[in-house]
Amino acid sequence: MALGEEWFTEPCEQHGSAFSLKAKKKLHEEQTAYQKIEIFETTQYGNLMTIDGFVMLTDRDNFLYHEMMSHPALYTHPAPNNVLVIGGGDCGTLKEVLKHPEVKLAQQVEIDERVTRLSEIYFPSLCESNNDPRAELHFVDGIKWVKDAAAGHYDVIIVDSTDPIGPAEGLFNEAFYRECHRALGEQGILVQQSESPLYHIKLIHAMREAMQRAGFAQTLTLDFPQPVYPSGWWSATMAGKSGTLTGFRENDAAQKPFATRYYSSARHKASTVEIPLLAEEQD
Ligand code: AG3
Repeated sequence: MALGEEWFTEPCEQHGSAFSLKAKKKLHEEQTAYQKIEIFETTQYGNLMTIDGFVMLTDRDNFLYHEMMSHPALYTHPAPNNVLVIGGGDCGTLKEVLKHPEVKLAQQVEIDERVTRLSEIYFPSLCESNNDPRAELHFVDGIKWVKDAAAGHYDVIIVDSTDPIGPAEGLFNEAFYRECHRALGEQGILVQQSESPLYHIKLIHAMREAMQRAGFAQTLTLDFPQPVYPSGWWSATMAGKSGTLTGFRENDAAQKPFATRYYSSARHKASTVEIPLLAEEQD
């Protein structure tokens, strides 16, 4: 290894694997009231943000995750006017949501304001829509926000959180899903990042069951590549109050008035095919 270059590594002890990026330098390190945030400049992936040692995003591949966390849910809802993003402090999901002309209000509720302030500095392209008049940024607890929301207020709720440990733990259970169900309109859709289909299939099953117990009529897990997360294979799980989740506004998606690098109507359709691992026997 060349002098002055070090590898950032996120080990995944449970699965005996690790993901590394070659870092030119550490640009920032800070312990906030909630977590430790670090920013690195890498050699080929642009800037990298980590929280408590876990990779959150890089310049190079965050489009995969952010596009798949937002567009499938927004094109599944018939008229996504009011959208809530819980977490997502880097503003990447918010930016994708605001690409939809149907969106009248997009609220981002992130518990740690420092994530957003650092993203403004180190990931400016993700924050370029933050001044959109339809965007609102709030820095409070997302669980409390949903509890306080009026019944039926939201069309889509997107949970863009860290892993289900630490501050995000309360976002992965039936009580929280019940509050989301209440805060969503009749055709409302909840979508949550749901970890790796290869490593966390039990968690995905548990999430889907909890969503159903909370009153959601249907669940559907979409998969997509995410090279910088454990196993490189990631997922988002949708829960719908009514209607089918495999059907979506296909024509609108095919004629979307904005650019994406991964999402397309055809890609969306392909990802609605159930992940085969979900059908395997659970021990
Ligand atoms: N959301 C984090 C997904 C979990 C990553 N897990 C890991 N590296 N072990 C990222 C926020 C992007 N808006």
